[in-house]
Amino acid sequence: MLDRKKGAPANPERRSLMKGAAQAATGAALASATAATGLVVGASATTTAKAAENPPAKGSMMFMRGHNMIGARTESPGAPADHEVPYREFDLSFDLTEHTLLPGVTFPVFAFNNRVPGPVFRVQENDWIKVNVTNNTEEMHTVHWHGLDVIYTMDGVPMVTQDPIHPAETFVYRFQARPAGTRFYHCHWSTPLHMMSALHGAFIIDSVDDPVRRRFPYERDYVLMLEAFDVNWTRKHINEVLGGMKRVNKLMAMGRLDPITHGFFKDWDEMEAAIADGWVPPWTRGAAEGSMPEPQFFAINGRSYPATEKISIRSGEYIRIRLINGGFLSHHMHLHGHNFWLVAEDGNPLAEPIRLNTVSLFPGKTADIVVYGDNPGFWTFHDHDVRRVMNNGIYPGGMLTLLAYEDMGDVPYVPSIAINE
Ligand SMILES: [Cu+2]
Repeated sequence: MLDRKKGAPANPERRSLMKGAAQAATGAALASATAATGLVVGASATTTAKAAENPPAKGSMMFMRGHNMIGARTESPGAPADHEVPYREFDLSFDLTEHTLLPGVTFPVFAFNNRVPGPVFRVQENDWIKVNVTNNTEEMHTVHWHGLDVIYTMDGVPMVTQDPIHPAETFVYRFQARPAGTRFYHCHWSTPLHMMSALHGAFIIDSVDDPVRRRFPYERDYVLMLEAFDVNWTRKHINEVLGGMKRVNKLMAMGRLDPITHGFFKDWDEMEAAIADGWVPPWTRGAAEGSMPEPQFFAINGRSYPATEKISIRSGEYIRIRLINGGFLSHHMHLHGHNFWLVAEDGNPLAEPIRLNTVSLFPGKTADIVVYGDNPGFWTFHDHDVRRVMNNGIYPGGMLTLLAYEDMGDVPYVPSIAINE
């Protein structure tokens, strides 16, 4: 994307970024993109007086320059301006809320728009998307658009493509929705805690000419976000983080935050120099609070069985189910009574669908399956790693739901609920 040969007099990097954006825009001219957006890295973040006194250099760690970002609206360069493309605009927020997986299992989570999982985006391929992301918590966050081919300034990786979004700051993500398929978004700051806590949601990009729909004419389409929660670890760490952030936010507002103490370095050399100087990296400290989450609860769309929502189907109907693994475990979803078609992986349609009854999803993976309603009944659909079909070690529970026919008439057996076998 960085085309240095063509160059630009003032700012080659900015210019080539703009070029990438303009190529992506259907019909947006390079010249107007450059002129109209006209951003310098960090310029739009300088809404506070203190920031203006310390104009940020290009690159990361602007947030360490002794200013807070309260009320700031941050635009990053690289994407077309409002008048250049017809944006579809969305608002998203980071919130601290309490979530109930099951009766009696409520725990604090960071969540998008106070929901678990976050809202489902449903857009058309090549739509221009603008998401105003506001941080309503005292902790930092970012949003990564997983599987979308966005401009790099919109990729949401802290310290790699942007500074983290601060308390009370709004960061504006702008990108074109492509390629079509089942994709998702999640927080990329302190990912094991934030993404796993509940900062994840589906991003579905429809296409006018979808090969899956052509071959399997379906009407109904379900999104199943597969989740794993260590509720104790999450509760403990959110409390610790929020305690620590109170101190950090105060120091930052006073311009007294020492980046090195907090483990932020401009580059590798600065980190090596600090270590040579006696700074002790956290992973070598005997007293480090490092610990691994070990989920006891597993869920589909924020609910553990028997609280999971059923999937409805009728005889003679095709349904599409979009599975998204938003956690760090692998899940192996098995459907009873049917062999389905695996039609897409990582959002991308397979050239030839594969007939399966169990589909594996590594961390970060999505899989789309199509089920044909040809075997009326009530059928379980669950992770075949049965340790994940448990609630805090008690079977059955967790990552299990039912495929339920709606046109069964007088059923010979009505499903009931067992919660401790
Ligand atoms: Cu976060």
